[in-house]
Amino acid sequence: VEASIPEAQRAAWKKFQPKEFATPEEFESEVVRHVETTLARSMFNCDETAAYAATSLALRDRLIMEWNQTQQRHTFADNKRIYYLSLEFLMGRALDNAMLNVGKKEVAKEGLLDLGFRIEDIISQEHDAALGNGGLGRLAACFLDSMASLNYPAWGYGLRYRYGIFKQEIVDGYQVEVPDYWLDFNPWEFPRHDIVVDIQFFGHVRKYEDDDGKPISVWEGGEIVKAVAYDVPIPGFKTATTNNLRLWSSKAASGEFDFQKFNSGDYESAVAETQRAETISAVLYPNDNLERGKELRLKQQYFWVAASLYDIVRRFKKSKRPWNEFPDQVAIQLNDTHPTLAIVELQRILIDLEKLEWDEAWSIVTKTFGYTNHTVLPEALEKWSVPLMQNLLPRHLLIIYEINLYFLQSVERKFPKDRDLLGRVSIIEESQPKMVRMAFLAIVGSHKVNGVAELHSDLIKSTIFKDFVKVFGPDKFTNVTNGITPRRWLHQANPRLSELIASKTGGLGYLKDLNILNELEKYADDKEFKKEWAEIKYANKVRLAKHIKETTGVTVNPAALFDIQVKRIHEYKRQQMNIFGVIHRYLTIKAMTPEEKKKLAPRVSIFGGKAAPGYWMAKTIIHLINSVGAVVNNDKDVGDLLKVIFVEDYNVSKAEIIVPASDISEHISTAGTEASGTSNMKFVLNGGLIIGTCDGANIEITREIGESNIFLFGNLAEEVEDLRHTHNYGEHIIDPALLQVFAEIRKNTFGDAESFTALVSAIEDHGDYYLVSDDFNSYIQTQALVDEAYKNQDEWITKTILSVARMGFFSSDRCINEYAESIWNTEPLNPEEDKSKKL
Ligand code: NBG
Repeated sequence: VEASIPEAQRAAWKKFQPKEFATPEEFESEVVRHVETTLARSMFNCDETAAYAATSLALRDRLIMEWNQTQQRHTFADNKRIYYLSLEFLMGRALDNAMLNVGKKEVAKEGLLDLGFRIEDIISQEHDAALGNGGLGRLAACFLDSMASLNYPAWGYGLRYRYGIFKQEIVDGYQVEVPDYWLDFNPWEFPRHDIVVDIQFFGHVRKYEDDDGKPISVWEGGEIVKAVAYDVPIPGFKTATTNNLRLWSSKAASGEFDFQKFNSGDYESAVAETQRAETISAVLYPNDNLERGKELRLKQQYFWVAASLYDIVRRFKKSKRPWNEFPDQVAIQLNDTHPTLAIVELQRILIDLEKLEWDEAWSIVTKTFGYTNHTVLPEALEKWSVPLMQNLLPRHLLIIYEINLYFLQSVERKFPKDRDLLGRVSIIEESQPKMVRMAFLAIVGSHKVNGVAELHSDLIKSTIFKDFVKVFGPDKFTNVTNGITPRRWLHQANPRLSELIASKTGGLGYLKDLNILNELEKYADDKEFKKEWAEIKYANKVRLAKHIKETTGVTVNPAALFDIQVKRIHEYKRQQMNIFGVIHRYLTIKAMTPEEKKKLAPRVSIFGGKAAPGYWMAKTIIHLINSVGAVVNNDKDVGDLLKVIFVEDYNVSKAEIIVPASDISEHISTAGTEASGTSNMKFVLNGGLIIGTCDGANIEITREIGESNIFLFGNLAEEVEDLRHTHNYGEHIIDPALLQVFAEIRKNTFGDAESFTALVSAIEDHGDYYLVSDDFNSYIQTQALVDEAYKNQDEWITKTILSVARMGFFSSDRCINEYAESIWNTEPLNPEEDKSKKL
């Protein structure tokens, strides 16, 4: 059916196009209209929740207009589009970001005041969109912001989980998980009930030959689940571009079948089927850097990938171009291996449905995909059991076997008779049961593979993917160091600092070209500037201290050194080393004379982060932190010299309060384990220094900001293997200061020592895999250097200014431009048109 309005009637449409609000009054009228009509409330029952709802709806109306125009422009231009496939998008709150990006915050602020509300109170009503675990999901969110801000025609594709990452509560020092039902009211999504895709599972493959004797495979039977699209507008910063994030929600395919069951009185099983279908998009798996091989997870992956590819292919087919132009029109980036089935699904569409020859199809597929690896940790590398896949996706398994066959044949041709090599690179692992190695499939099916920081990209080439470098040559592998969006992580989280920077660098232009920060170098010794700089840091610490008081009841001194480690709790990230260091500090203070105490800089050790619900060791670390806090915070001998805080339920909106308040933050993973880290970049960008290991992006941060502005310690990545070997087969000597800490724990100083046995014996008895003991001495020595450096506030502030000035490289804009140039081969669309929008 032709949906387009005939020319003759279009004048009426044009006349009644919704207008954007330019003044506070226009904004107010929109808010009042939404309160009274959309929400069916009035001035007599409009609380902050309702005011938030109406404000968001008013903003959303405007975003959707820009979204529509952007999509029309992109369709008309018909350029290559980028599709970013990610099982996680850790977006956080949308309102403040939307207001800032479209430049309406001031108007909204005034309008809201007129109506009786403070804008901060309204902003804080919003529930975080927490569809991710940690760095990987937040990176995807930063990328969406950059792609829109840089005018790339780009779509994100993900799952619309009904439950995001769980909410963490701390009860008696232990983590308790509470479900995060976040969709009660979500004004930022548009259900597209007309965009529904049928997704098939199970069934069998029927093979026959067509009239020309060509073998045909048909995937038949099984069951169908519906994927419904929900669209989330992604406004760029001060551009005309509003891109789209499409999230799929699962729904039962209600049809004759259900009705038959229903009519025959089998109501229960009809309902059960509906629920089973809806389970697919119900919940985000709460593991960071860990894969567990659950069938429902594989269902999620295929459901999301199949719906997204259907959509992408449909859009391409509208252009009526020949198939060989597909890779010129479409770039698909795989965020980790979670969407790897997309490679197989596209091959299936091309050979089974579009009837292309295998080779032609495969050449299209490999030109289309790029794969980003985010970890070398073995427990995080995805593998799926062959029997599981056989049952759920029988046609895909056959295609995987065929891909593998042709791939291994090509390896055999290149390296004849190297059978070990064939076994090592095979996509199928010959184990019991056999497993599909998803990373290998992703490498074979993509034209580029990238790591996320220099060290990490080197490591994947020399360790887990070494054989593939031999097979494909080194050029297939590249590095794109991660980045963060300065819009959220500076302008939004730290408005006063942003304003100060703008006042010295000629406006907000630096948020579009972060290298402009360089101009701050000339203020590194400017007295007035430094005073303001320090005042802003202090105010941010006061804001965090207030949050800590409200949520934990503990009073912390904002003049103390704030030492922060917030991230997912994981043994490789070594929060255990941090808390052992805190215990060491506590013992040191207890042994000090009053004179010595006077010389020590007071410190607040702040922790935050979630443990995966099934990760018992991580939960034990949280328990130890809280137990140490309970003792230290109430010890009169210690007073302000040391406080230990665990911030409950660390998430994106809490990060926006925590990150600007650090003096020092900890990024202390065992060298070679943290692929990049991104909060390290956020902390430095907000005028905090780092204590860290030579790992991930810490190395490049050091190169950019200078060695004298960072506190590095510990063993290097190349030393790790040997140290582990010595622990297991040689003499394993444990650091004496650490032994003293263990002795104190054993005295039940922090409650029943038995609760912490596993933490201690991982080091003493089980080989200390993460090298806590090896790095402990260097860690506490370096912490002492931090104490000393902090005493000289004047120098400290200079260091932080210089660091911020040199952080331009870590903008996710730089990162996206690198992807576009070296992997996607795309360019921004109409970069001129946003020049009209004043910064
Ligand atoms: C994480 C790494 C981080 C990195 C983010 C984003 C996974 C599998 N990897 O170091 O642990 O910063 O990815 O690249 O979650």
